Amino acid sequence: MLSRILEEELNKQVNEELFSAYVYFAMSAYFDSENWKGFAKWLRIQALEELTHADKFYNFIIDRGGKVELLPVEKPPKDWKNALEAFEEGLRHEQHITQRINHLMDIAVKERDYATQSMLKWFVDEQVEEEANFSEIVAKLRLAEDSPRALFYLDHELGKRDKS
Ligand code: OFO
Repeated sequence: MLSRILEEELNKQVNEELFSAYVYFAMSAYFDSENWKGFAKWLRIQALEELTHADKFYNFIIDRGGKVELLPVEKPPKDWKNALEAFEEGLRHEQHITQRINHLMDIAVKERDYATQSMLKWFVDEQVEEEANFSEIVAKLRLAEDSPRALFYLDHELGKRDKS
């Protein structure tokens, strides 16, 4: 059985993951409208991956006898100056999610809720990958600066992503 505080915080995390999906869908739509199809595809896949994260928390709450309460999802931004600005925002967002996961883990440890700690371990590892993915793209975009040739190449490379 989940404690009241963990039930509340895990429900908040379902919302955070849905918002992550919203942010990446919004970025994907922005890139589609600018004809950067590769960036758009990468972010669309990322958005779908975020839905699976929300689903993991959702299922866990139910499996532990808690009640899922869906909260309103905030409206995401819709425009960015360029690819670098969008991916920098993505990186900041992932750093925020890492802090959220650490916060959840702190509570689970304090409450000696081992099942929640075990479930969160997957997210601790996942966040290392999430931050690394965005950091790598941000670093490449900084190198590309305003070179259209480099940006076309990067767009083409990211367009090869076919799974989360
Ligand atoms: Fe991007 O890892 Fe979930 O939110």
